[in-house]
Amino acid sequence: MTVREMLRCYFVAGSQDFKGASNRPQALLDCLEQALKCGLTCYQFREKGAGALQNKEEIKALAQATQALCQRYNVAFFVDDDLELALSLNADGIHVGQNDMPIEELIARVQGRMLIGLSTHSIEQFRAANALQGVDYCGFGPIFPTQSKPDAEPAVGVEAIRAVRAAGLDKPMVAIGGISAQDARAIIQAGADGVAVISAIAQSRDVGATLAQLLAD
Ligand code: 3NM
Repeated sequence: MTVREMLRCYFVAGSQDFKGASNRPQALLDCLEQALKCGLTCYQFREKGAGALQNKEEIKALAQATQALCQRYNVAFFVDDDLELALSLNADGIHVGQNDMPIEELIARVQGRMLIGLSTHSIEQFRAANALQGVDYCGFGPIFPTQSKPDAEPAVGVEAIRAVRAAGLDKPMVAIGGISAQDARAIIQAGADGVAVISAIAQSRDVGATLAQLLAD
């Protein structure tokens, strides 16, 4: 599978994204397994923000359980912003934001051992990332306002995806932020390789139907 194919339907989540559940870690595992069964192409373990686990051992155990599910379905497993955890689990990849570990340092440490994803929030940031050979793909967003990340940048809109591609910037791109299942088609048509979501899957009452819509072309 190419990186572009891997990005097609990308679930980002940690236990904090299952606020209504009595057992949030288990709710994450149940939801992830449903999504994997229904054609998910990539998963990122992101235990972050209000309500996230704080204990390192608990975090590692949950990450490991999500990784084991991904392995069972032959789906790429990424870790958000925690190089030590990503290395200790031998993750398929690591994803970092603009304010996490400097990207050049990350590339120097892991290039060739795991895939590297970098969040970008403007055409200028995408252009800079596009020039970095060691970056395998860019996140781009938020496309729409999001409830899942309190410190998110302003929404860029679907047109910004078209503008990135019109500028000749062709790095693999996964769009993120406020994306619902029915938005996926327009986002892919605008030039993104895939869509990354938290709430569209984590809060779905019918994960199978949601995945079908996210994956429709
Ligand atoms: N990163 P939802 S937006 C984790 O813009 C994340 O880089 C973003 O959650 C970015 O699908 C975001 O529920 C939250 O809107 C996405």
